[in-house]
Amino acid sequence: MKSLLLNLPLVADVSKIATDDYVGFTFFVGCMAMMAASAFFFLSMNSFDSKWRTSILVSGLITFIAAVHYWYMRDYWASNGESPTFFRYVDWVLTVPLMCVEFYLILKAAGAKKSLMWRLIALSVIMLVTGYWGEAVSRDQAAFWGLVSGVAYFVIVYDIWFGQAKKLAVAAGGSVLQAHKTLSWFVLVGWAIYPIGYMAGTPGWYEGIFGGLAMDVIYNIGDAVNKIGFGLVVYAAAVAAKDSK
Ligand SMILES: *C/C=C(C)/C=C/C=C(C)/C=C/C1=C(C)CCCC1(C)C
Repeated sequence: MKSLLLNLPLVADVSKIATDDYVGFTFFVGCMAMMAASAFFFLSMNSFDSKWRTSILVSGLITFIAAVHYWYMRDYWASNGESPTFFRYVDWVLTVPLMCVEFYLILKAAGAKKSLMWRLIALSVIMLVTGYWGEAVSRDQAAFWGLVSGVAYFVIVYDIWFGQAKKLAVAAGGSVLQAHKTLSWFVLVGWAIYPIGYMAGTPGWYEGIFGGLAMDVIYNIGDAVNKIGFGLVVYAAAVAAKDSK
């Protein structure tokens, strides 16, 4: 329908999603879930004291940044039927460092130094830039770049599980230690979803093993689990800290 005066569509075209388009569906649902989670974190943050408020604000920023990217990715997929690799990695390169900030904020009271935060951020950027290189630029060398990215990932896992971050968490004890433990499991198990997506999406490589399960579906599940789950762990820690007062 056109408006008479402006000759513009009155209603913006809504992209179609076919019933068997699992990628399109998970982009759509992912977008909604990220929006809802952001509203939840932003609206609840003021009921906590300042030590936890920033952490919950960061949880909300992570899901909000993802919601905006999912909005674009959903549209990109619906219009082009292609993986929105660029938006995907821009999203990750903003949100994953914020998750590293989250680790730092939780451990700050236990004496965490900024250098710990910057180290984790640098490692996460190396992990993502090399992953992008293998996925978008140097497709023929996807296995090599995936490996480099995987090494950076393992260093992050090591730091969080056994390095300085772990020592600080043990020293802090209580709800901080509990939150650190759960977040460490997210990094070990939840983040491991992504290399699986990467392998499933690399032609002629492990593609077959995953039975044609689309890379984007795997990434979308990973994002929902990790971004919303991570935020809820921080939220639960803040609630536990309040209750124990
Ligand atoms: C919210 C987004 C998150 C938590 C994204 C995390 C992404 C990763 C942990 C990606 C890791 C990768 C590897 C370990 C190897 C293959 C390339 C990547 C980038 C998919």
